[in-house]
Amino acid sequence: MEDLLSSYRKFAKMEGNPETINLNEFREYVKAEIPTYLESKDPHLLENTMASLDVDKDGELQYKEFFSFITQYIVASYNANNKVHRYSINGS
Ligand SMILES: [Ca+2]
Ligand SMILES: [Ca+2]
Repeated sequence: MEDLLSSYRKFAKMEGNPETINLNEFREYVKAEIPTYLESKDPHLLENTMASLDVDKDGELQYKEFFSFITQYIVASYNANNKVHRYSINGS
């Protein structure tokens, strides 16, 4: 949790408001921390993800909005890993 918080702060202060993450900062964060997220073929993935996270529609991600992304991402990875695990058990 400490690491998540310090990397949030690091990226939030790159541009504009040092307390919030804009689209450029979000892109830099994803590039640095979860590059596999960018392997999607959808060129608007980040924009769409950001729009769905930006609950108050102010164009920036406050820490609560940002951490809901991290939570969703962790849950999705966990589900994906569990599927792989189940398949490997079935396959043996
Ligand atoms: Ca910022
Ligand atoms: Ca917002």
